[in-house]
Amino acid sequence: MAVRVCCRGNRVALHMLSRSLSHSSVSVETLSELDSHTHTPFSRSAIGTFFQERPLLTNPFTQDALLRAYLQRHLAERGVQEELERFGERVVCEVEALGRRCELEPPVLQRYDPWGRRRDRILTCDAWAHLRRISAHEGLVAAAYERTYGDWSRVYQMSKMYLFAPSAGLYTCPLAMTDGAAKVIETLGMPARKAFERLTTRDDKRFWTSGQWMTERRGGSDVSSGTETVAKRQQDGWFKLYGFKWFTSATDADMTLTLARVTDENGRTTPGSRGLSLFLAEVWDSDGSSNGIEVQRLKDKLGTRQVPTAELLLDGMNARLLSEEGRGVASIANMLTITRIYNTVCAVAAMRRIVHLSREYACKRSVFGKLLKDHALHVQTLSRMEVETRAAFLLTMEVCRLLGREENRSASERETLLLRLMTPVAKLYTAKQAVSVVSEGLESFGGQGYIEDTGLPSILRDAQVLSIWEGTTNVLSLDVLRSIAKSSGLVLQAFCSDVQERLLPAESSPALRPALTSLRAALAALMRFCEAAAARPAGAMELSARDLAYSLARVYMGALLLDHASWEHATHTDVYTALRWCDQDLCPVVSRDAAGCFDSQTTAMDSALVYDGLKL
Ligand code: UCC
Repeated sequence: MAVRVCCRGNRVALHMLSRSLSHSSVSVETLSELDSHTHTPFSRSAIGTFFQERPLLTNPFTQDALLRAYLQRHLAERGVQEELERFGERVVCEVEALGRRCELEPPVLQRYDPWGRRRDRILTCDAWAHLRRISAHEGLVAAAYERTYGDWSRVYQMSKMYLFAPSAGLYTCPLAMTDGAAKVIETLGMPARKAFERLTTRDDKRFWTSGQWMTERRGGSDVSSGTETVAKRQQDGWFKLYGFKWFTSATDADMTLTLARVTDENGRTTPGSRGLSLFLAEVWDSDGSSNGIEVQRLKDKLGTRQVPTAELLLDGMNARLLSEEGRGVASIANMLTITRIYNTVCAVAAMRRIVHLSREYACKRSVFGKLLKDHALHVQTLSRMEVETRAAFLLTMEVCRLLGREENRSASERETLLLRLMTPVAKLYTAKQAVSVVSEGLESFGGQGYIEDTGLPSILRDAQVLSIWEGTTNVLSLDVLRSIAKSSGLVLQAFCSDVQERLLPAESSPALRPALTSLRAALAALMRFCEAAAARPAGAMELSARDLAYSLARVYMGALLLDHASWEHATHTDVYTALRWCDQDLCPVVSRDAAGCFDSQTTAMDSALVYDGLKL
């Protein structure tokens, strides 16, 4: 009864307050005095300006113990840490606000000019253009091709990208494709030198971004049979492309790489992968009109709303052949390697960002009488997120290191094989980790994690795409099988010997022994599985593809964590991370195999379960 009276009292007070305010006749001081006399608990002055402290974003470089230690160990060159610290400050002070504006001011499609003429324009906000300039100046693509740090140039470049990504409003998407296009051109022996120079310049007036238009109406996975676009040869040796690109990211690009089927003199094309060739096209003509492109519509997406993703009709787009005829898929595979590595970097960066914000918040938010940071259960949850993030970080940086060595022509045969195997493994595994860690991170803010204008939900929305674009988890698992088949198993031998070598330094550390024992057992079981699987029918191998990829990821991450924990300046935290990582099932492909998950009758049972109750 007393409570009800009190509430009614409050309502009256609030009503009086709003009436007073609407007549603008009561000064703030007078209200405060009134409240202090009456002790009205929910009056304006009593609730204050804020309900809760917000988590602050501080320099992502100085806050990142593992990144700094990793660079201290491997890239202790003069100025690298100082440069990244400077850039980290720029991310906080400048990039963060631009990225947020890109989320709040998404691209719009303008179809007609004021006089009714069809003139497709995708309008992006100023902040998007500003991010483009920053990207050029900072050499976010260029750094990879300048090769200032030799074998470590990719590690340097991707460290910068990792700091940039979580604040950059998905500008990493055009950068990924730009870098991928530069890589393709370089690998093909510079057939488009001018374009290459523009893609890799630091001069923002000359800087070009590139698209990667692969996905057509039949979908983006089965590129070889789904690509309908045709290329008609012109007398001058150029081609006109006709087709429908269903999901094209960052359509404000200056140029694009795309696949099409060259028609013969009778208009026929070759089906399948052998019929696909790679083309380069500039998106805009010199007069500013589009190069035979109609924008059908912008995509309405769950996340990545900052990116102008569209459906495009190519209606006679002028393009030049870049690859040998019929070598389109093999040629664009180099671009896929780069964009998949970007995907991996962005996944780890999203994890790191949410972990930073979560731990910052835990130092401010008080519940049940104490700060979140003093609740052991809460800290355990954050610690598990941290272990995932550290494992993902080391795998990502290792793939970048391998790429850098390959590009600097110093990779051994084993490293080249490992790069091929671990690129899809890293992409598929970190993408899933990102969704899970970011989702957990949102939960650590309670209801605030679900509130749009905190900016937190967009981190989860944007993470969700990571397991989809550049190949879904299953498509990439099949790519792992492709790499094994194509190398006749050599990628697995490279994997095994690399892991074994990395584990040697851990032998001298008693603290690491439990992790070392688990990891060696997992590696042995994994290799036994792979040897036995070689004798199985192809279907059984396919069924185990996802679990095999997960096992490769977990074992390799474990080896990298042990390696890092055996370093001379390793900390207790590094040792603890390795132990925690290795206390999970490191080799799910073996445990699932033992449970019969890949048996032939299991497929029928899976099917019966999935379609149970479905009425056709
Ligand atoms: O376009 C998209 C959205 C763009 C957004 C980009 C933003 C990224 C931002 C990230 C950071 C934020 S999404 C597009 C999604 N689609 C895909 O990723 C394609 C997925 N599908 C595949 O990966 C397929 O498995 C295909 C297309 C590669 C399979 O085609 P085929 O024709 O069946 O493949 P084959 O016959 O096995 O291989 C053809 C050739 C072979 O070379 P050769 O002829 O010399 O033997 C293969 O070895 O291609 C080679 N190859 C590869 N080489 C195939 N895959 C690879 C690879 N991964 N690495 C090297």
